[in-house]
Amino acid sequence: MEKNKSPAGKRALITGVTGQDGAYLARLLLDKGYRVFGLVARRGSDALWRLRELRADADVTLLAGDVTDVSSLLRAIEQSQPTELYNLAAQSFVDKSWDLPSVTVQVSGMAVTNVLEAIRCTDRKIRFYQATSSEIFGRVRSPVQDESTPFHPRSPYGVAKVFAHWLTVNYRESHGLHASSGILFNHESPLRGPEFVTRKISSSVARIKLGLQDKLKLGNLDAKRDWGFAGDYVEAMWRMLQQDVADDYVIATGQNASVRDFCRIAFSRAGLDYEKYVEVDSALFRRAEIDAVLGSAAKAKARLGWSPKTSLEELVAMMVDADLARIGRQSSP
Ligand code: NDP
Ligand code: GDR
Repeated sequence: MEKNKSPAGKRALITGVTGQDGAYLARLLLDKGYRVFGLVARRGSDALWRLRELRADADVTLLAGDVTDVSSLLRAIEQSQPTELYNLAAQSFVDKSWDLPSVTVQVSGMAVTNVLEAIRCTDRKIRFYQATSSEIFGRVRSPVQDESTPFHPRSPYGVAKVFAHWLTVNYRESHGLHASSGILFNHESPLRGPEFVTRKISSSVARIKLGLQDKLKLGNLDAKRDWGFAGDYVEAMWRMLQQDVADDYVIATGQNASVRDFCRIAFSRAGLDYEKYVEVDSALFRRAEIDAVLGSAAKAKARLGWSPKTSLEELVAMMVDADLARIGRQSSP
């Protein structure tokens, strides 16, 4: 059988299914014929908007639960009988992790213990994906980061993800679980949360273009990120779990750009000059910044046959166009 083809009868449980990646992954797995279950803590008022945008809301079976509550995970596994479990749940906003360090460490780090223990105590054949992050590289030790680059996280979030990564490796090595850690660099989409810089920019461009906003206040314009498209990156998660042997993979585009570059491209998509609208607000600078990250996904390309399909320009255009349409609809009488 071809390695990246999935036979019918597969069942996936996704934690964090209401987030950006959860929605894209649910859509991908449904399209591959999976039965998809999602753990939902139901904190937000309209938790399902992303699944709705991708027309996946009706086909995902939602199970109540929280990754900090191991009994709810055991129940969700019993109810869904998954062959694959994707742990995407996290307090994922880096800036907030300085204000909520304990919550962040609990949800994005410690709770991975709950998920792995739930698998170990129920069905060790369940294949496990852990959403790790390029934030583990932090103050980078080499100009290009790959699976062998040492870690130096710069935020409570990054520290939590180092724990999550090593625990995943540990359950693979000590319990023989099929557990993989995806070290993903920033990935964005029209479904990105509004607090992240790319979506803050794309939605502001739309509001400025539509006459609903005058200025955009940002923090550090010189920070560089390796930005890809979330729709491409969930494909890599799935490919990791189709391998005979679990492993860890960096997923990145291999190109980076500054926040300023992102502004330039996004404003020009709407026919605007970013320099007329963007203002720097020192209050929005991070307590400890990551100046630049740049990933090499050479291992993923060689072993998973994965490479990104969407350029930065295409990603920005997708986000700006979606916000122009969305905000245009909302503001029309
Ligand atoms: P989002 O912030 O969009 O989604 C996070 C999800 O986790 C939401 O569904 C949220 O639910 C859920 N969640 C939060 N706390 C809990 C909890 N205690 N129990 C159960 N669910 C919970 O993140 P993304 O989709 O962007 O990212 C997915 C994962 O990948 C995260 O782990 C993130 O840290 C990681 N990652 C993301 C990258 C990116 O660039 N997007 C890059 C590298 C890693 P609710 O809506 O109710 O809060
Ligand atoms: P990041 O994403 O911290 O890389 O984490 P974010 O978009 O929040 O910041 C990227 C860079 O932009 C700079 N910046 C601003 N950021 C925000 N949010 N708001 C601003 O106004 C602003 N101005 C400048 C930041 O200083 C930073 O350098 C994302 C999350 O998805 C994590 O969960 C994930 O693990 C990493 O990507 C990889």
